[in-house]
Amino acid sequence: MKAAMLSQEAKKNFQADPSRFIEQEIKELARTSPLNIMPSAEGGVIFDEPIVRFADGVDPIFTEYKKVVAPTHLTPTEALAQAYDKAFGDMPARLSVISWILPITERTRRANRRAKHAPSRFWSYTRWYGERFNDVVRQHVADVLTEAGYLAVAPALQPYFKMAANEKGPFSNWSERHMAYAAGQGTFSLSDGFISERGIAHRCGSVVAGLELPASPRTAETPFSNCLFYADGSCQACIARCPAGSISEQGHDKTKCFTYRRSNYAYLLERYGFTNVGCGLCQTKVPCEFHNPATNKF
Ligand code: B12
Ligand code: SF4
Ligand code: SF4
Repeated sequence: MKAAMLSQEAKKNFQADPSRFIEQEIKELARTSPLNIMPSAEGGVIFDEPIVRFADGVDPIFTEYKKVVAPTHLTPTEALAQAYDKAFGDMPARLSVISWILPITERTRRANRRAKHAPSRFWSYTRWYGERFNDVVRQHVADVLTEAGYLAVAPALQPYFKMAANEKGPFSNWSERHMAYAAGQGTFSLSDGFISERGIAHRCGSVVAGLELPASPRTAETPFSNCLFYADGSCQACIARCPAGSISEQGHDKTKCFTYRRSNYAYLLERYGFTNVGCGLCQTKVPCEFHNPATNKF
């Protein structure tokens, strides 16, 4: 893996307080990386300050994900072992997952609130260029940890990262939101989006590290507590917001969502110059857009 070039002083700071060091590295990258800037004509940052939290890498919840997501979903130990081509038993006994939320800026959210059928330009850029920045964060965190002397991997960047589909629709073998849930970043919702303390309009990422970091508390009562529909039966704003009719009281139809997004490709290619630029209408102009509505009602 590529070196992150840690100075002697940085290495000392890492050893003194690894979790603080990692959090600061991620925040600093978001503040300074040119890849967290919208393409030149537009200007402005893509993401606000990240929220960084940690999960115990051998938390039993990761085994539960084999039922909740799919049997192919990797545990952190499996993800690390496969990356280093080692046996499961050769992995460190203590592992951590570093999870970050990249909140989408107000300007981008405002632009998407006006959208009715297809994503706004800023939202699309966030999907396209923002995910490139997310990959930079993934690689940087893995590099820093490797250079500090620990095994580390960003599973979403590995050749073994795979997408598949079952009767419920598309899924992967490393779900970033399930990592975020394990790290106490928030909960899932009626629309399927993950509601963090900065709301549902965000992107997220994670790295597995072969060292013990203090696990962040998971305070939500259920995996759906932050969503008003599950909290008290109210809201359902995302149902009306979805132009594809993908969301109902029964939840999110991923296949409908996926098909609708595809149907916009020609329009998006002509307008923005690329196709896979998301949608996210259900993540804007809704009460959970930029905060946790279950604790912050106004
Ligand atoms: C496949 C995929 C899709 C598919 C399927 C989405 C899905 N819900 O799984 C499609 C193409 C439809 C899609 C669409 C979008 N996506 Co997408 N997608 C992914 C991808 C690559 C994998 C997701 C995955 O593996 N899901 C696994 C399935 C099983 O998860 P799930 O069904 O949501 O989980 C449910 C169960 O676990 C259930 N549950 C039941 N019992 C229990 C018990 C426990 C203990 C727990 C924890 C959960 C649980 O709760 C969950 C919610 O219902 C991730 C990137 C990644 N590697 O994670 C991005 C990702 C999920 N997408 C993202 C985004 C932003 C979008 C879009 C907004 C498009 C855009 N960029 O504009 C839309 C939003 C659609 C929606 N309403 O959620 C973000 C999510 C941000 C957020 N706030 O949630 C991600 C994480 C990308 C990223 N790096 O940030 N996406
Ligand atoms: S819009 Fe309302 S019902 Fe839909 S996910 Fe957000 S809080 Fe839940
Ligand atoms: S559920 Fe899918 S199609 Fe519907 S608004 Fe959300 S991202 Fe768009």
